Amino acid sequence: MDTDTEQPLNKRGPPPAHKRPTATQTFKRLGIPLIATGLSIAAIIVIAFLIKLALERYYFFCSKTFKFIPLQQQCNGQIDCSWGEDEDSCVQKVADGPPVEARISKDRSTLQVLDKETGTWFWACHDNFDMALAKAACKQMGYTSIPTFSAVHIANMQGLPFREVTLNNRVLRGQDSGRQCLSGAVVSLTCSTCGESARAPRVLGGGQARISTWPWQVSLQHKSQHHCGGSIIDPSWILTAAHCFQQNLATQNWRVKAGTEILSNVNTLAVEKIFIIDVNYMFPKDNDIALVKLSSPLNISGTVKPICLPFFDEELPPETPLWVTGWGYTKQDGTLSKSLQQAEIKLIDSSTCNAMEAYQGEISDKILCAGLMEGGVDTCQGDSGGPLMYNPGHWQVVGLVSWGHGCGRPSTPGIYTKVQAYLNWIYTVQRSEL
Ligand code: 4AZ
Repeated sequence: MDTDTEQPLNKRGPPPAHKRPTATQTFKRLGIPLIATGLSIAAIIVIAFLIKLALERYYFFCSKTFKFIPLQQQCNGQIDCSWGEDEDSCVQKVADGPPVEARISKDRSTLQVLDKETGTWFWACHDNFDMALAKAACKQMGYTSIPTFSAVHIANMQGLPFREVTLNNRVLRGQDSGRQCLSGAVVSLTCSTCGESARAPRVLGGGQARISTWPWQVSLQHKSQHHCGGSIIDPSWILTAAHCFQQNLATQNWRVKAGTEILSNVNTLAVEKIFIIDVNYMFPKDNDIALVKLSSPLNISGTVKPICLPFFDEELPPETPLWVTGWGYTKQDGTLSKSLQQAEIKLIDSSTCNAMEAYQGEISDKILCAGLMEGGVDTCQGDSGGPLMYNPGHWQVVGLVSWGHGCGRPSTPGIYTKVQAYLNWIYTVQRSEL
C-alpha cells in the first residue's frame, strides 16, 4: 500500500461550515423540555381537577364573592355567601294555599266551582259556558293545555236551582238552591289528556315492566345515581315523595330520566325547582309529597306521557286492585333493579292497617295502605316517590310510595301518600308557576 500519497484526514478538504445536530442531540435540546412542559401541564390539570373534586365534595363556591363555604351551609336556611347564592336553588317549602276555585268530580269529570263568599261548591251550569271559562277553570288547577268540555245531564239536577258564581272575575252559572239551570246540563271538563297507556299490564304479581305501559314513570337521580321514582303529571311537572330530598336539598344535584325502562344516567333532564310542604309535627309521617319542575318541558311520546291526578271525590273501597312500579330493591337489603318492575297489589283499609299487629295507629287519613296482608308483593327502597296506580278507564296516581316496616313482610304492607288529600296543594304550586 502506497502511504506517501495519503494525507491526514483533517487535511483532505475544507471542514463543513456547520455540523448538523444528530437526532439524539435535537431530542435532548427540544424534545425533553417539550415533554417536561407537557407533563407538567397535564400534572397541573390533574391536580386542579382533583382539588376541584375535593372542594366540590366538601365546599360550596360562592360565585359572586369567590369564597368557599362548607357544603353543609348550602341550603341550610341561612345566607352564608354575601349575595345569598348558597340559598338560591334549594328545595322550597310551600304551605297549602286557600282552596282553588275549581275541581273535577269522578261523576263524568263534571266541573264544580267554589263560591268564595259562602265557601260552597256548585255544579258549573253549561248554559253560558265557553272556551274562555274552560281555560279559566283549568288555569285555576294549574293547567295550561287546551281543555275540552261538553254538556252532561245529571239525573237529580233537573229542575234544581242554580245561582251565579264567579271564576277569574267572569260570571259563571252554578247550581245551588234558588233558581233553575236553564239547559239542565252541567259541564264535563278535561284539562289535559292523561293516563293513557299503550298496553295493559298482564303479568300478575311482580315482573318486568315496559315503559310504554307506564310512560309517566321517571327515575329521579341525585348526582347521577337513581334515588327515587316519580310520575309525570304534566310536561313540566313530576310528582314524587318529599323524603327523597331529605338530605339533598340543592336543586342542581338532581336530574330526571324519562322514557326508559332501563336505568341510565345519560340524556337526563335538568330540574328548575323542587317544592315540598312543611312538616306537620302532629303527623310527621304525613305530607310526604313533592313537586319537581323541569327546566324545560318534556316532549310527549309513546314512552313519555302524563298520568292523571285522582278526582277529589273518588273513595276507593278496600281490596281495590292497584299497581306499583319502580327500580327499587327486589328484596329487603337488596340492590336496585336495572330494569323497571311492576306489581299488582290491593288497597288495605286503614283500620286493618292501624291494628296492633300492623301500624298501631300511625296511619292518618292522608295515607293509603296497600299490598298484601300475607306479604310477598311490596315496594321497597328506591321505589319511593313512584306511583300507586288505579285504573277506572284511565290511569290515575292515587298514591306515592312513602315508607313501610321492611319490604314484603306480612302484616306491614307498604305506606303511600294519599294524593287526593293534596290536590289543592298540587294545584296551588302549579298555579304559582304559571
Ligand atoms: C324506602 O325505604 C321504602 N315496603 C319504600 C317502601 C317501603 C319501605 C321502605 C314499603 O324507601
